[in-house]
Amino acid sequence: METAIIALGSNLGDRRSHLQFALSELQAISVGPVVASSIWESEPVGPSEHLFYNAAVSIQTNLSPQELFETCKSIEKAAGREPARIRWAARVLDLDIIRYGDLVIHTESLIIPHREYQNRLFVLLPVQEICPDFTDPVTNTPIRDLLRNCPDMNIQPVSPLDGL
Ligand code: PH2
Ligand code: MG
Ligand code: MG
Repeated sequence: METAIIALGSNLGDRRSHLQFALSELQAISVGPVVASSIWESEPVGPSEHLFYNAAVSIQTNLSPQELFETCKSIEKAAGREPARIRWAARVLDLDIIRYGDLVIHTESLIIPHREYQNRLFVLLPVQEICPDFTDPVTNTPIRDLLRNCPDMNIQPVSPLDGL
């Protein structure tokens, strides 16, 4: 069994319901305790125009990293996510695996830890809430130092995240 941390994002439609749906689905596949961060609202990084709701959830899983990745894709699809024609198009739900145990994976379909997560406050702040002892598995940098080095952005906590 491994602990996996998944970053949640939504900037289209009923953002709160999409995150609640994702949490419920992740609770259903987890084989142990699930911890959810608050919902944070953040300005979009990249070309999208709509503000995001972001959160992070940790689960306990017996799925392989590839199986977990495919499960995340099917949860995105079940939430109504359309295949994107444009990179970083607004999306109803985005689930990114930030961490899978201490594994470091670089395959064509899967990169863990998620690339760029260190530069994204909308990932680091929710992750810090659910995992204050988080360290980067490659450099062992503690999350407080990752936060110190991360570019600033507009982001604030909105409310707790509860499942549906
Ligand atoms: N996701 C992106 C691109 N930009 N910006 C914010 N604030 N939150 C996101 O989740 C996000 C983004 C690509 O997945
Ligand atoms: Mg993403
Ligand atoms: Mg993604």
